[in-house]
Amino acid sequence: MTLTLARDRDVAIVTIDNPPVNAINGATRIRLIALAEELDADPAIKAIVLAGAGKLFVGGADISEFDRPVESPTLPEVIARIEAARKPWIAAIHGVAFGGGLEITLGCRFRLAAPGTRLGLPEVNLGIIPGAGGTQRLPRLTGIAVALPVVAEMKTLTADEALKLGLVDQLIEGDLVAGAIDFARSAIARPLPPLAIERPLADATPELWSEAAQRIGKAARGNAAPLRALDAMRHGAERGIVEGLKRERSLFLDLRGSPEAAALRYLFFAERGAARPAALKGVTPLPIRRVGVIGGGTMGVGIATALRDADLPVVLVERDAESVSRAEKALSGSFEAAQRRGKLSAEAAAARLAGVTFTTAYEALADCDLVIEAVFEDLAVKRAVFARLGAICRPDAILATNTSYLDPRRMTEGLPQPERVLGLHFFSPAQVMKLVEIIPTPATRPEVLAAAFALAQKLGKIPVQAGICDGFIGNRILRRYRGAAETLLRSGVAIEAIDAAMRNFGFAMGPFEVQDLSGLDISFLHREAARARGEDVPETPGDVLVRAGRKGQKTGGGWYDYQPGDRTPRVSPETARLLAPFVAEKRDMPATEIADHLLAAMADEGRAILDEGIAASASDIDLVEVHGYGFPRWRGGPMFLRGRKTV
Ligand code: 3H9
Repeated sequence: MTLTLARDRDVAIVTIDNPPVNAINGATRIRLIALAEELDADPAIKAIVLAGAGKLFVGGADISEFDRPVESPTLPEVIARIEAARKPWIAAIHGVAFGGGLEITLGCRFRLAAPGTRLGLPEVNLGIIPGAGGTQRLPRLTGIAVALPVVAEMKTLTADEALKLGLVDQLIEGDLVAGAIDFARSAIARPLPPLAIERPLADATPELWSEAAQRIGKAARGNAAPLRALDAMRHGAERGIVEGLKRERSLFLDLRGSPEAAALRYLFFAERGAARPAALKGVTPLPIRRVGVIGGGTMGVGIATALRDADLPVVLVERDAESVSRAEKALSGSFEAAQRRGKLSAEAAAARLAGVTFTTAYEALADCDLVIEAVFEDLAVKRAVFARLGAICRPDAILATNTSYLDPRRMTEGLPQPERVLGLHFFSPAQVMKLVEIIPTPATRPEVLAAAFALAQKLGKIPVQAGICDGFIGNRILRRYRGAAETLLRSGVAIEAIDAAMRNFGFAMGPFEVQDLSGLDISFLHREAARARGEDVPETPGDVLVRAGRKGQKTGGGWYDYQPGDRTPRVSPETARLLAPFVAEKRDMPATEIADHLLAAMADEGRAILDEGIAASASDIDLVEVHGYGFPRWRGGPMFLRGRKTV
C-alpha cells in the first residue's frame, strides 16, 4: 500500500504510506493522479488534506528508481495535476518534507506543519537538483535570497522559520490531520490565496547571483549540481516560471544520468547500510552510558569532544597533573572554538566541559562501560595501559584501542575476558571526521561489536568493520597509494605534477602535500620499527628526506620547501638534490594518466583487502576512503570507479 484515502464528511484525507520514509515512487505517483481525478469528480468533497503516515511526511522521491529510465507519470506531472485540481489541496507536514516531498507541498494551496518539522531540498547531495519545481516554486513563496541556500546549499528550514517566511501557513499543535481538516473547512469558506506558481517573484540583483555563484562554486568542488540549481533558479527568475520549470527539468534529467549522481546515490545507500551489518541483526548491544578515554593528546581530546557532543559523560585519564591540565585546556579550547563559530551557546559549551572528569587515577574508570585508549602508538605502552585496565575496569566493560596499525590481540594478551576487546580507529580531528574503523578480534563478543556500531551511530559517525592487518583498511590503502606515487616519482614524474593531478581529480591535496602537512616522520618511524623487527623494508625517498631532517611543514620542508608562516608548497631544489640518486630522468605524464595509475593502485589494494576478508564489501572500502581519506565524494570511491571500469 503506498497511498490511502479516507473521508471526513466534505474533506478527503490522502495519506502517503510507504515506509520507512514515504518515498514517492512510481506506484504512489500513479495513485496520486488517479485520486486527484476521483476527488475532483466527487461532489461531496470540498478539500483534500495530503499527509504522510508514520514518523515523517515524505523523505523525497524514491532514489532507488534513479538507476532506471524515467517513468510516467512523473512527479512534475503529479504536482501539476494537484495544482490544477478544482478543490484546494492542503499539505499536512510532520517530521520531514525533503526533496520531492517538499516539492509536492509547493503544488498544494496551503501548507500546515507540526512543530519541529524540517523542510529542505537536499538533492544536490545526490548530485542532482530539485526536479519537480523546487527551484521555481520555493523562491516564489519565500523570496530568492531565502530560497537560494535551501535549493543549492542544503540548508533546511524549521517549521518556525517556514511559518515566518510564509512557506507554511499555520503550525498545528496536537493532532495534525484533525487540525488540517478544521483548517480546510475554514479555508474553503474564504477566497483562496494564489498558488506558488501564480505568485510574482521580486527581482534579484546581479550581485546576488554572482556572489552566490562564487560561494557555491567554491564549496561544490567537483559536484556540478549546486551551480546547476542556481542556474535553474536564475533562469526562472529572469524568464518566468514556465521557462524556469523547463530549464530545471532538463538540468535535472541531465544530472540524474551523470556518473557523479550515480556515485552519490551509491554512497547514500552504502552509508545507511554500513550502520547495520547483517551479521549483527538481532544482537542487543551492550549499553554505553559512560566512557573513559586514556590519553589527552590530539586523538584523546578529539574523541572526548565527540563523546561529549553526543552527551556521553567522559572520564579522561592522563599520566600526570601537567598532562591533565594540558588536556583540559585543549578540550575547553575545542568547545570555545565551537562557541565562536556559533555552533554552541556559552551554557552548552560549559556543560560539555563539565561532563568530563579529568584525572590521573585509573580507579576513576571503574564504573565506565567503555574505555578507549588513545595513547602513543607503541605496543609496549599500550600493553601497559591494558594491563591496568584489566585490573580496574568491570569485567563486562568494553576495552577499545584507538590504534591505526597495531594488532589489538597483541596489546591485550593475558587480559581477562578478551571477548570485550576491540579496536576503534577514529580519524583526526575525531570530533569532525566521520569515519570509525571497528576492528573486532576473533574473540570479540557480538554484543560488544554491536555496541561499537551503536556508539558510532550515536556519535553521528560512519562505522566500517575491518579485519586485523597492518593498517586495517584505510592506512593499508594509503600506504599503497603513497607507494604508487613514489614509484611515479622515481620514474621521473615531478612531485608537483603528481600532486596537481590528484587535486585535479578532486582531492583537496595531493599525496606529497598531505604528507608535508601531517609529517613524514610517522610513517618513517613505522618503517623503522618494522626494520628493527627484522622485516625487509627497502629504503624509500621519504626515509631519505626524514634522515636529512625534512619532516614536512613543521621543519620548514619535506617534499616541498615552506617559508615561515606560509603553507604554500614550493618546489624544493634541496629535495631534488637529495632524491637525485633515486629518480630517473624527468618525464612528463598527463594528469589523467597519473590519476588513473594511483587510483588503480588503490583499487588493487582494495581488491586484496576484500579477498583476504579484511573488508566485508567494496562499498565499505569506498566509505573508508571518502570519510577518512578525503577521496572526492562525487567520485564514489576507488572500488566504485573500478566497478564502472573508469580506472
Ligand atoms: C528527490 O526528491 C528528487 C526530486 O526533486 C525530483 C523528482 C522528480 N528514497 O536515513 P535513514 C531509505 S531526490 C529511497 O536511515 P532517518 C534509506 O536508504 C530525494 N529510499 O532514516 C534507509 O533504507 P534502509 C531527496 C530512501 O529516519 C531508510 O530509508 N531527498 C530515501 O535517519 C531509512 O533512512 C533526500 O535526499 C529516498 N528518498 O532519516 C532525503 N530516503 O532502511 C534523503 C531514505 O533499507 N533521506 N531512504 O537502510 C534522508 O535525508 C533521510 O533518510 C530522512 C530520514 C531524513 C528522510
